Formats: sequence, structure tokens, C-alpha cells
Amino acid sequence: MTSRKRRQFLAFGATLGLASCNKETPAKVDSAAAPTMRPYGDRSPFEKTKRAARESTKSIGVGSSRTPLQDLYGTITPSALHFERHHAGVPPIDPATHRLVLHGLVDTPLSFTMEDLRRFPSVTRPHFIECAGNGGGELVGNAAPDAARSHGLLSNSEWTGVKLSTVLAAAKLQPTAKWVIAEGADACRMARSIPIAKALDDALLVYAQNGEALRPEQGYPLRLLLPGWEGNASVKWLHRLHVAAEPALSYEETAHYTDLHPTGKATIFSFEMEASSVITRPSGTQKISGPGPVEISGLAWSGRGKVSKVEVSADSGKSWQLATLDEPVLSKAATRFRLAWNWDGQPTSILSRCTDETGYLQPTRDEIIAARGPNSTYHYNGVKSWLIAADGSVSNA
Ligand SMILES: Nc1nc2c(c(=O)[nH]1)N[C@H]1C(S)=C(S)[C@@H](COP(=O)(O)O)O[C@H]1N2
Ligand SMILES: [Mo]
Repeated sequence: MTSRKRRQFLAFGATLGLASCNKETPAKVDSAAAPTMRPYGDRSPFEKTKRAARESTKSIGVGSSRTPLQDLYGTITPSALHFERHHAGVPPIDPATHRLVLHGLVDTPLSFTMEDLRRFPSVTRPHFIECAGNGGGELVGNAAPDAARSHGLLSNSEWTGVKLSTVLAAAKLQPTAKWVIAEGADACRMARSIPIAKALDDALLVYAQNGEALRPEQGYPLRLLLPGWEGNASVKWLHRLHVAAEPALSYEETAHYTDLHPTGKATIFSFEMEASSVITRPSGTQKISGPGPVEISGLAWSGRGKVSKVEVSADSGKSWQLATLDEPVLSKAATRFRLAWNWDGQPTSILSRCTDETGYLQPTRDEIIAARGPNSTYHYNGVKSWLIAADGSVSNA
């Protein structure tokens, strides 16, 4: 054995735990070849999936990156693959010096350290975050090649933090309090106005994501999390809550994230993300290796509550079959659906449509255009189809 071959053999043995089975002194292994016992883990070097990023060429740190939905399993988005949307970069914040200030129409203005916030009773809940711009390219006919680029401004994590209502109660709201204006500590001080009813309902101040501290890109050390509402309102790097009688009418709630009508008027504060779904496998850029059994699987979600059913069509929308939903189906969280299918080798298109617990059915693109006109790219949730060619390759229909 050459020494290189021997080293590889020993490294292989160590991975299988063989080195400790024989009574010899443990083999010295090349740490690059056998990365065991790492203090902080990483995926297999064979796994390459990554976020699809689009950064501004004009401003540093401005842009978005998308979750590669087509490569993922289950419902939880790995933190390293959570989509990102930054309007002014990712501020590096030391949690030891970070403060959350709560003031305005409260009896007792307060300033909290991160440790103060962790002393409150906490909750852990899985929820999706979806950017209001998700899927908007489909409305204007941009044929995104894959599910990341069509629907990847959607991720689903298990969040831990304290209910905003708990923190507001500590300061005691005054009767005139109608809005909570949340402001981030990023360079643009991104701010959004939250109606008091949502603040007192299920709004969370979260400091953890998938069991560990938030990632910097998700708002470390503290973000607002508004279950089911457009992602923009979940203010990251949260450092200020101003309780007020009126909304701030900030940049992000007037110049952006509004729904433009054909008349030229626009609706502001379209907070709830309506029911939507996307098939992630098979989906754009993937290839079915040949006719026969194939599982059709994807994600469905609704900002109004639980997904109650998902129907799948494998014949371009002529007939629909009920998909199986993975349990548990949770409110305002991504739900995995599956349908066993037998591909006959003929070209076709596959589609999914979601119904939520309010009875709302995900509309088609044509229905959305008929209702809102062709310019309203925010809050797009049209039925998505993928085209399957005779050779099994999948593309955007
Ligand atoms: N302070 C601050 N909060 C922010 C943003 C931002 O740029 N700054 N982006 C918003 C937008 S547009 C979205 S869609 C979500 C994205 O959250 P994520 O980057 O954790 O996926 O955060 C929101 N909160
Ligand atoms: Mo967004």
C-alpha cells in the first residue's frame, strides 16, 4: 500500500468506527478526509445545494437570496438555506449591548437587554415567512427556471421567543394605543406599522431559529415575527417598538409592498399572505429518469391558518386528485403534500392548488389578473404548473 492509499483506508476505517474496534493505537487520520467530531457541524461535502442570490449592483448588501425549495425535504428550512431579503445589509450586532426600547403610548417606557427578554415565558412555534414579492415573476410571465426562482422567497422555521403581548403588558398599553411601529437597527432603520390587534394576537419577538440563536441574516439577535403576514412586516434586528395612535406610513409600507390597481390607486397594508402551493419535486431543471412511479411532492401554506387540502393535477388541470398532507398540519406553517403518481412517458404538466381552513381556494393566474389587473405583482399566489417533456425534463410552463 502506498502511504496515500493507506491513509485513505485508515480514514475510511475511522469513519466506520473500525479504528476503535481493533486494539491497536487509534490511527492518525487526515482531518480533511475524515471530518468527524467537528465542534460545529456542516453538511456532507457531496451536498452542494445553495441559495440563489440576486444582489443590487448599485447598493452594497441590498438584494435577496432564495431557498432552493426543489432540493429540500420535509417542511423545515435549514437555517443556512433560509431565504434572505435585506434593504440595507446585515448589521453586525453584539447581543451584550443590544437593547429593545419600548415607548410611546405606554404607562412605563422600558428598555430590555437580550437577557431581560429571555426571562419572559417563551414559546416555540413553526411558521413560514414569505416575502410579498414571492411568485410575482409568474404574474408578469418571467419563466423562472426552478422552484427557488419561482417561489423561493418562502422559508419555514421553528421560531422561539416571547409573545409581543407579554412584553407590551409589562409596559401597560394606554387606551389610545392602536399601532406598534417596529424599527430595525440596520442602516436604513427599516420600519413597519403593526395594528395593535396583531400585536396582541400571535406576534412574537424571536431570538432563536431551529433550536439555536437566529442567524445574522434573519435578524440576530432579535426580530419581530408576524405569523402569516407578508415577510416585510417581520422587522429584523429589532431595536425599537413605538406604540402610537396612527401608523408611521414608512417607506416600506407606502412606496413598496402595496397592491397597485388598474386605476392607478394602490391598497396599503395587505398583510395576510393568502393560501398558496408549489410542487417542488419534480420541478423545473429536474429530470424524471423514465416512465413509471414518481412521487409528486411540494409545499402548501396559508397566512390565514391551516392548509385543509391540496389537490394535484398531472394532466394539465383536466382532473385533480387529493394529495396526502404530512402531519402535523400547523397554522401559518408550511405543509408538505405528496401524491403517488405513475408517469406514462407522455408530455404533460403538473399543478397543485391549496385550500385553507377558511375555505379559500388558491386562484389561477388568469383569475388574479381578472381581479387585480396585470401590474399587481405583490401578494401573487396563482396556481403554479411545471411542464414535463417526453424525455422527462421538467421546465417552467
Ligand atoms: N430591519 C429589516 N427588517 C426586514 C428587512 C430588512 O431589510 N430590514 N427585510 C424584510 C423583508 S422584505 C422580508 S421578506 C423579510 C425577510 O426575512 P429573512 O431575510 O429572514 O428571510 O424580512 C423583513 N424584515
Ligand atoms: Mo420582502
